[in-house]
Amino acid sequence: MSGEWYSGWRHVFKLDPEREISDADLDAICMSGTDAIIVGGSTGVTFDNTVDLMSRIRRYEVACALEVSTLEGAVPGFDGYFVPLVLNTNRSEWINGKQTEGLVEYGTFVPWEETAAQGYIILNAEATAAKITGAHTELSEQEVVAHVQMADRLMRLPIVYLEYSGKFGSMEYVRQARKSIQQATLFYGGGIDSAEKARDAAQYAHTVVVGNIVYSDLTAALATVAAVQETVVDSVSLAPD
Ligand code: 1GP
Repeated sequence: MSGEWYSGWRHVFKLDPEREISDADLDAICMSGTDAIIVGGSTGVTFDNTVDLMSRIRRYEVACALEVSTLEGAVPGFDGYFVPLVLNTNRSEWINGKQTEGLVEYGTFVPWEETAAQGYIILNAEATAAKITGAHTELSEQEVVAHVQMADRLMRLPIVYLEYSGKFGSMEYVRQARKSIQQATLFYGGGIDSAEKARDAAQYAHTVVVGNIVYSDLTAALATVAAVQETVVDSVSLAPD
């Protein structure tokens, strides 16, 4: 796993196959200058709605990856595949159960060079993903760092994903996460609905993921692209203590 296909991404839009998006809005998203589009959702993801969204995005040059959260939604033809492992749950099906079920079924077809595991740390109790997976979202700073270390150093996962889906999270947690990472790429996602919040997250995260706002305020969503691309990672505040 080289990591090259996603490691330079600074800004990503995440689109949900279950949600409607007009051709005009999709055109604006695909032409926005974002580094990539991730297709993924917590509920209602099917083969048909995933193929449909993929083929519409495929008319554009932008990189397009699938976050595989259900077996039904595993669709060939994407540039890359992310496989989420939820690290802050006790329910083992979300850590290795569903993933191995998927590999039993489709293991021989997996394009391994373009497939990467994401160590998810879900931190918003109200997020659908938190409810479905039974994530322990009330983590202290030390516990977040411990989860990051487990992902980055013990498990050597290529991606650590601080997920606040639906809520803008603690940038201090993102900063601490980035400080403690040695080899993984840090994704941050959740509640980014303005250029300012996008900039805040981009100071610390390698990759900033923007989702919901695409569907409620396209102009604000588009403004996050330049905001992230222009933000330099704050190396001073990431220096060792
Ligand atoms: C969701 O992390 C992404 O998986 C983005 O979150 O939808 O809140 O922007 P939002």
